[in-house]
Amino acid sequence: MIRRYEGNPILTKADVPYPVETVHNAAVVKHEGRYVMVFRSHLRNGRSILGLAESDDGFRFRVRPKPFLVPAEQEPFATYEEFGVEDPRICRLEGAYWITYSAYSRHGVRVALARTEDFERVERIALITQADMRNVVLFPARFAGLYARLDRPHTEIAPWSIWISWSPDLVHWGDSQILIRPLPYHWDEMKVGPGATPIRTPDGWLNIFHGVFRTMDGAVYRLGVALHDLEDPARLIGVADDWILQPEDPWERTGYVHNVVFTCGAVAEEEGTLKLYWGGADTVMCAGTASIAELVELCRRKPRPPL
Ligand code: M1P
Repeated sequence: MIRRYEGNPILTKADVPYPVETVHNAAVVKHEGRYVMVFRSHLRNGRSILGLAESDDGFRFRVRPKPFLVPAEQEPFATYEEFGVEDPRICRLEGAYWITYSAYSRHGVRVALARTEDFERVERIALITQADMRNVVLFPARFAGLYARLDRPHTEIAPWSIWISWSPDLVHWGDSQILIRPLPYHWDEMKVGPGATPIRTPDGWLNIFHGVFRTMDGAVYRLGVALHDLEDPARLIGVADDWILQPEDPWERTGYVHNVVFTCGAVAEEEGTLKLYWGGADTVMCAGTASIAELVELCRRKPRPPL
């Protein structure tokens, strides 16, 4: 259902004017008519930083000369970002861009929240999870006064499932509830995790997530789609049974981690399409387009049990 851009991969380490080994798992938003991409890169010590690239058409990006966000030196963030910052998501909410990203350290993985208005200055706000959480995406709206997010515990004990949590201020979160669980003997039977910031459609919130299947040759990361109620995103309208994207191009099948397509962002366009962005094999960035109505229809027409 995703039409790959013929110029894929759209961004690689060769486009980055400072030494990095990968360019992947990027969030993309449209800011003042231009596309802004915040991407993850591995350094040669294996730890990650975030860079920034800009584009007029959403496909041809130019990388800024310096990284956008590197592990913090100030507490309380420094302790928890010691091993790197990864997998950003961006949500436009109440006049600002809110960036959630994974903060890695010897104490595990947490999610941090940062804020920018212009992508020139970025301010860290808070660590918004305890250890062993990843893949936090904010909804770009409030529900009965509360902010909502999708998140994913990162532990061998709980199944790697998608949950929803609520907050009065974007910093303190609770009232968590499980929404989508990996399904046995299904393309997502090992893990699911939130991907792109949910997209508002007339029929509900479109949630593009990743699912993982463990094979004898390692894990395969694919993308799927779910539809949440507009007024109450804890209510699922449908989780599509079929995946919408799997690793097929050579740069999705081979790289830093083989057989991975992993999204952290999509941009809805006025004509009813979306531009979807994904990391290929944890090494390069790729893009494609899809009809929003077709993705919504897939959630309705061919659902699988969420739990
Ligand atoms: O290597 C594939 C992905 O593995 C992890 O994703 P998740 O914990 O959601 O399964 C992350 O390390 C992610 O960055 C990476 O792309």
